[in-house]
This record gives sequence, structure tokens and C-alpha cells, in this order.
Amino acid sequence: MPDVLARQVVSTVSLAPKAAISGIRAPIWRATSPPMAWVSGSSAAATRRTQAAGSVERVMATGCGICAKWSKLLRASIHSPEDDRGDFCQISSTKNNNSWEEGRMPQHHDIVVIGAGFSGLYAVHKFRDELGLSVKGFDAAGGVGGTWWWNRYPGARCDIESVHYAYSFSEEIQKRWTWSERFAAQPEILSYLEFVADTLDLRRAFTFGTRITSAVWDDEDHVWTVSTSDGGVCTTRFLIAASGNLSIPKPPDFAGLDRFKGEVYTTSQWPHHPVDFTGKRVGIIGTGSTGIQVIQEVAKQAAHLTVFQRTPNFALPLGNESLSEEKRRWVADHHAEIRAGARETFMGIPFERPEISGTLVPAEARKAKYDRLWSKGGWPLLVSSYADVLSSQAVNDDVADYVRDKIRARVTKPGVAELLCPTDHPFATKRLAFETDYFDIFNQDNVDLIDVRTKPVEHLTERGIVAGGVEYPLDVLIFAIGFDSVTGPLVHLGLVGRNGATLAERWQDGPRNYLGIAMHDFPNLFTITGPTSAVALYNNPLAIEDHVDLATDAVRYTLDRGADMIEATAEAEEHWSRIVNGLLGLTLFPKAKSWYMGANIDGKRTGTYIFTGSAQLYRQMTAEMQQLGYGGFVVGTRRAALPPMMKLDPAVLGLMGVLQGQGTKALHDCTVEETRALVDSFSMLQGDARDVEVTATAYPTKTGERPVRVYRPKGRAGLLPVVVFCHGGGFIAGSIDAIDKPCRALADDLGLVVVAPGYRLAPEHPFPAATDDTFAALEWAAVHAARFGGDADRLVVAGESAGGLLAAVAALRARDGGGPRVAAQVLITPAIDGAAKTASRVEYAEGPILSTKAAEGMFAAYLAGTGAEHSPLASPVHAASLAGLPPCLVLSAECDPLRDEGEDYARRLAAAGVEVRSIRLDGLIHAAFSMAGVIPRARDFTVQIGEFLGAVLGRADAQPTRAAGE
Ligand code: N01
Repeated sequence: MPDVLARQVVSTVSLAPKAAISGIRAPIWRATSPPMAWVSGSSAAATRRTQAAGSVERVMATGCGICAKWSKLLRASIHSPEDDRGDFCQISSTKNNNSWEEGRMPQHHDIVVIGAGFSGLYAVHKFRDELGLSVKGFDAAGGVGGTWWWNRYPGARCDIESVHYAYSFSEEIQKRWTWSERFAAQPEILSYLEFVADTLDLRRAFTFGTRITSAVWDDEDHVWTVSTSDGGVCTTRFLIAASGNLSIPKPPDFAGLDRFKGEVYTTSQWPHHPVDFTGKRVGIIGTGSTGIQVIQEVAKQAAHLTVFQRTPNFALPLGNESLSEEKRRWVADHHAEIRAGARETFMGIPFERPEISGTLVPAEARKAKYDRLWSKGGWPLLVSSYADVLSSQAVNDDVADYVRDKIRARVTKPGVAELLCPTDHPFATKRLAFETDYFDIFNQDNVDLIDVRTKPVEHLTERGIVAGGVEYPLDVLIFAIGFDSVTGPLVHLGLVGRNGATLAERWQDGPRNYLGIAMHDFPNLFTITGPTSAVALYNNPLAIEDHVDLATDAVRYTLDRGADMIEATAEAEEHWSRIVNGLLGLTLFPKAKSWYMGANIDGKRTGTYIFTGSAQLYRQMTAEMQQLGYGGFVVGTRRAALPPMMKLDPAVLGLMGVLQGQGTKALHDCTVEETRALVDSFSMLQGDARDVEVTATAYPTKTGERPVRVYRPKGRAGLLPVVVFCHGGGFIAGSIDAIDKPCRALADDLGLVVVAPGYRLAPEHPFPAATDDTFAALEWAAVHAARFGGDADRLVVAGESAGGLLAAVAALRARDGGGPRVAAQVLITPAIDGAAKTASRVEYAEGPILSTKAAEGMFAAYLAGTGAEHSPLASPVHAASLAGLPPCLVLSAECDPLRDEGEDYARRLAAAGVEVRSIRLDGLIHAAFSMAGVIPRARDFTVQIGEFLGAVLGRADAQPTRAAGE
């Protein structure tokens, strides 16, 4: 038995009456009266449990089966939960099997699962059937199904295609179940979940009709004490909140609701019997996804329907159809190929990949694309159009205009179309809705649309609703007003963590957690598809499977290490908050008052409730966390370091998401041609081109002329410092075209003449071609500076990445060759040493953008068997001395495999007496300097260069030197 667990049992036993010591696995204690709750551990722990249980009068003790069970599990490779039913923790038994009767102790479980929807069912299966743990589930509903048990309103159906809106973990289930429609309706989805529950024998794990009223963490015994609405109490080592994101309805708070004499329904608590609207006057409040679904159905039956709309929504055609028997079978048989690669996409559905930006595409081509995607039905207009539709206002406006035109084309009643056109929020920043004949029903005589922004609902009367001073008589009123989403279901569980911290208090300012699944001070709790995880924009069944798999793995990992507790660190929460807030800030979502933003509930803090990077990115981050031994968690007493991706600037993560969405190949997998194309394509990430004077000319080299561009800011008088800027691209890629925008920006922002030489690339032109060319360019710039209004006395050599190395070598050659006189060198994320074996080459071996493997491959291509490995012209680290080199700025990026070699070089320069400024930019990556269009903090490079040159060249000004050659 692991130490920690042994300690726990000992402390439990020490408080127990003698009889309990031997009775750990059997009912051992009979109370007289009244019913008693169970507590164990220290008196403080006992008090806490007492509070949790509500009516504790005696102290009892029990043991925990998990330790014995897990060691048994480790001992024996075959383990059946059935074996354990009489074996573990059978200390209590009641008709509900979770509370205690007189004289019984509450049952202890390894795992308690809250909820019997998609998440809870799969969680029971994983923990019970795969890990072999004792699992108890609760659900307030009368059966399995979660949201699909409650939301039985007419028209309820999923808007993800049925084959995708299903579990993927079981080949058998996918093959056996067939879907009758492209987008399944609620009854069929509920039947599917019942089928899954029966196939896997999951129902027996649950107590239905029972709500969790509190769950309190005991920090001494490392268990949760769970209280339920039937008065029951049980304990559990691990708590799985599979309570969904949309399970707490927003309460209707309309004045006079209790006076209304008609029928009242809430979509999310719909009765189990059919509701007949024939001949009735129906009113519906709410036009979100639910409202739109129910409205289009009720309009077909009701004598009259009045829709009270506060915000029109973007609704796209669903494109539903019923599937023939043959097609159903085919879909089931081909599920694997239909779903292939789903998890490697933005949304967990293998839709066509979007283009990177709509801004680069002509209007006719955009329109043609929209038409094509519109006709597919469902999500493609959002996810397959342009990757920047949720971040670029211009691109979003374009799509929004397209959708509004579609609405106008369908709604013919005067004035109604404009009311139905959303104008107060960008496209898809409120959750997209999908419809079949929603817009058409407003052309019917029996349907009226009331805009409650101009005619606010004042109150209800016995007869109906008064809005804008007019009474609308109703027989039936339906609320489709949404949910206290994402955080509501968790806050309502009454979770109390370490030191009495309640979740409600903890999340007063919005949710705070790690990866959306775990929380500091709430150990051993996993929130399936919790706030800030990838769920709102990720196909739910896959998001759920991913999270349940993660929770299962975390429990297994914890127990395998002999620990009984796993908890996210405060530091990890801090980084995760920075990331999710930053990602959200890059999008247009904050412009909408939506549940995505927590803005649909009065008094709820607006903020970051969802992960707006892609599902693929989220999965990559969780995978890295797991690979690094639960980085960012404390497991037992072992604290695992934060995963490298957690340190990234959110904009970098956003970029990674976009590149993944494009299916961009890793650099180290690219051919030379592909590398060149990829590096050139990064110019799309550079923002707008500044308006500066550009001269395209040529400079002489030993092998002929090479192109060079000279940039000078407009409207600047006098001689300006001259910066010869060597582009990056790993010696095999990059060009003066690819670096055009950053050079313009440098010139414009810092008042410089920037000289950007084109140089020969490997492998066609291996070492020393690039260094010969760039040095020739430096000589040429020194001679011709004045021609472009440049001051040769303030000649700077600079470069990024491979260009940084070329710049450093040029400075060395200038020193050793007697000129030109270089006033300063600026090395931006330089590739200083192709043979470096540094920590950063290990920590960021996979990039982002540049991997160690790619860096090594490129350097090898540059040297190309020339045997120059130890030449100072190949790397300045081989120079006999670095003394006498010009002042140097080294800008390194924290998350760059080349980080350390740049910083090491700075240290060596300093040791040689060179004036050096070495600055590491947190969270940034290789090549971030030239991605200012998507990484706002790329500006930090420019700011640092400006400050450095200001300081160094200011002195150079005072002591002018002549460049060699003049
Ligand atoms: O809830 P919502 P929903 N007076 O919050 C209005 C999922 N879902 O149940 O926008 C007047 O989106 C409110 O107006 P406003 C899906 O994720 C999935 O429709 O706040 N109106 C809005 O129009 C979805 O996003 C499917 O101005 C009031 C509506 O009520 C999520 O569930 C199907 C009001 C609420 O819209 C929630 O959708 C259905 C007031 N006081 C739902 N208060 C699938 O197809 C609120 N409103 C899988």
C-alpha cells in the first residue's frame, strides 16, 4: 500500500470505535438515533464533514477501498468491478444506495460522477470498466440523457451531423447504431444515449432523481464528502463533475408571471407528454438556438404565434434530411472514414479547411465561396470560409452582410426582415443558430414579431404579456431564454474546496482553473468540459471524450504513483488565465452580449468562459501537459514543471491554431521548395505595408550583382542611421520580398535607412555564399549610404534568425578586414551556432514554428559538407576572440529553440569586453519579429531596437567615424 494512502487509513481508523478497525469493509456500526453522518480523520476534518453533511451527531469511521483496490489492480492484470461489489466499501446500503440508514455509514466510492449525459455515461464506463474503480453516479433527471433528457421541446435537435454528434470510443456502438436523419432530433439522441447506457450496463451505477447539494473537500483525508437532495451523504476520492454546460436554466424574472393564467413552459424543462398548440395563441420569449428551433415548429400548429425578440440571431440553413435505410447503414459502416482526422480540426469535425484570410481574396471569389458553403448547410460558412472570420472585423462584416442579404431575400413581410437581421454583434460571436423554415414562418399571417428592444416587456397579466404598452393575449407562454451557462452548473453543486473556499466565491470574477478541467484548492475534482476548456467551439461528444479520457488518465497516473491527490497549481491557473484571456482578446467575441461571455445573466461577471483557440490547439496543450508528467499539477507531493506551451504568448498560440487549421506542415517535414513557400507565406502574418520610400537596386558581389532594397521613411530630413538587415529563412529560404513589410516598419518606426540585401541560398549556394553576399552588401551600404540619405557613420548590421548569424559574421569580418566601420550589431533570435546543444534546443525542440530538427537540417544544408563547421565565418563562436566587436543587442525569444545560443553569445561578447544588451522576450517564439500582423508583441522587438540604437548611435553621433571605403 502506498505511504500516503496508508496514512489516510491509519488516521481514519484512529478515530474509530474499536469495532470499526476490523470493519473497514463491512457494516460495522449501528446507531441508535438519530441518523448519523460519517466523519473521519482529525476533529477539524470531522467538523468540516459535519458541516457538509448537515446533521452529524457522531463520529464514525470507515476505510477506503481505493487503496486496496488499486494495489489489487496493480497486482492482478484481470480485474472485474463485479468482483468488488461485495469487497469494497459496502459499509452502507439504502434503497438509493447512496445515503445511509440508521446505523449505516455512508458509502465510500473511488469515483463519484455527477451527471448522466454524454459526459457522465462515458465517465462511468471509463472509471468503472477500464480502471476497475468503484463508481457512483447521480443525476437530477429521471434517467440518462443529460441535456437530451430535459430539452424535449418541439423541434429540439442537434446541429452537428448525427454521425459526428456521437461517441467515437466504441467501434461496436458506432456500427450498431444507425441515425435516421442527417441531424438527429431529441428523441433519437435520447434513445441513442439509452442504447449506450444499456449496451455498457451503465444505468446501475446511477441514482436518478437526485441532485448534488454540496461537495466538500477534506484536506486531511483527501476525500470529497458529497451530499444529495435525498438527504444522502457519501464520500469519494475523486469527483467528476459531468454536469454539462447548459443545465441550469436562466430563471424567468418577468413581473406578474404568477398572475398569468395560461400554460407556461420552459424549453429546458419540457413536460414528458406532448403539448398541443392547436387553436391556441402562443407567445415565445427568446430567439437563440432553442427559440429558433421551437418557433419554427410551434408556428406550424398554433392559431397565432407572437415571438418576443430582444436580439436577432445569425441563423444558417441546417440542411437536414432523412436518411434512407441504405444510407443509414452506409454511414454506420463507414463511420471511421467519415470521422477520420476529426480531432485534428478546428471544431472536431473534418470540414473543408478555411483559407487563411478573407482580406486577400477578391469580392467575387468570396461570394462564390459563401454560396458554396451556404448550400452545404450547417457550420461550413463559419469554419470553412476564412480563418480570420472571428478575428478580423472586415472579414466578419463581409460574411455578416452575406447572411443578412439571405434573410432579406426570404422575409417578405414589410419591416420584419430588418428586425430579423442581426446588427448588434459580429457574425457567430453569439452561438450560431441553424434553421429550416425559421425565416419563412414570419411571412405567415399567424405569426407576429415583437421587437422588445423598442417595445420592452413590461409585465404579465392574467391574459398575456404587456409590451410597449400593448397587451398581447396568450393561452400559452414559452420561455426559451437560455441558461446560466458554463459556470452555473458547477457553482450550483455547492463545491467547497480547501480552507472552506467555495466555488461561488472563487469564481465571483469569472472562472479560473487550469485547462478548464482542474482547479487549485479543489483537488481530485475534474470538471468535464468545464469553463475555459475547448467545448463551445468543439464538437461536444469529442470534447467530452477527450476530457473524460484526460480525467481517467490523471486518476490512473496519480494512483500509479502511490499518491491519493492531484491538484492544479496556482501558477498553472495563472498562466492558463493569461492564455485564455489573451486568446479571447484576439477575437471579436467580446463584442457580443452572449453566454459565451457570461453576459446573458444579470450580475454575472462578463469575461472568459470559453477557449477560443481551436480544439486541435487545446488538445496539443493537454497532450503536452500529460507527456510532461502532469506539468502544472502537484501529484501527491511531486510538483511537475509548467509545460512549455503554457509560457507562450496567447497570440502565438492563436497563430498556432490558425496554422494547424490550415494543415500547415512542420518545417522539418518540408522539402526545400516547401520551406521556401512556407517562409514566403509568412508575409501574410506581417500586417499592413507601411508607406515609405523604397528603392530597388543591386549591389555587387564576387559572383555578380544581387538585388537590394533600400527603405527610407517619408518626411524625415537629414542623414539617418543605416541598418543593413539580413533576412532569415534558415539559409535555404527567405527573400527580400518576404521581409519587405518588417523592413518598412523598421524604417518608419525608428527613422532608419534600412538596406535589405538578397543573398544566395543553400543548398544551391552553400557556405560561404550567404556570408560573402551579406558582407558585400554591408560594404556597399557603407559606400552608398549618403545616396539614400543615410549616415555611414552610423552603420548598423542586423539580422533575424539565420540573418542574425550572417549579421554577426559580417561584424566579425568588418572588424578583421579593416572595415567597414560598424557602429552596432542587432541580432534578432539569431541562429548563432549550428552545433549548439542547449537547454532551449531541448525544451522547445518542437517549436513552435522552428523546431530543433528543422534548425539542424537548415544549418547542415548551409554547410553542405564544406567542412566549415569550425570556421568563424560559419559561426562567430569559433572566432579566436570576440574583442573589439561593435556594441551588440541580442534579442532572444523565450520559447525559441535558438534562445540559449543567442544569449550565450551575448555572454561571450560581454566577457570579451564588448558592450552588450541581451534581452529575452517572454512568451515569444522564433520569427515572431516578422509576424507583427498576428503577434502584437512583435512590437517589443522594435521598441528594444529603438532604445538600443538610440543609446549606442547617440554616442556614435558625438564621435563620428568614417566608414571604410569612403
Ligand atoms: O439560449 P440563448 P438557447 N427578455 O442564451 C433571450 C445550445 N443549443 O437556449 O440575446 C427577452 O442562446 C435572449 O435574448 P438576448 C447552444 O449551444 C444547442 O437558445 O440575450 N429575451 C436570447 O434570444 C445554444 O447556444 C442546440 O438579447 C430574453 C434567448 O433568450 C445554447 O444551447 C439547440 C430574456 C436565449 O438564447 C443556448 O441556447 C438549442 C429576457 N429577459 C440550444 N432573457 C443544438 O442544436 C433571455 N432572452 C445542439
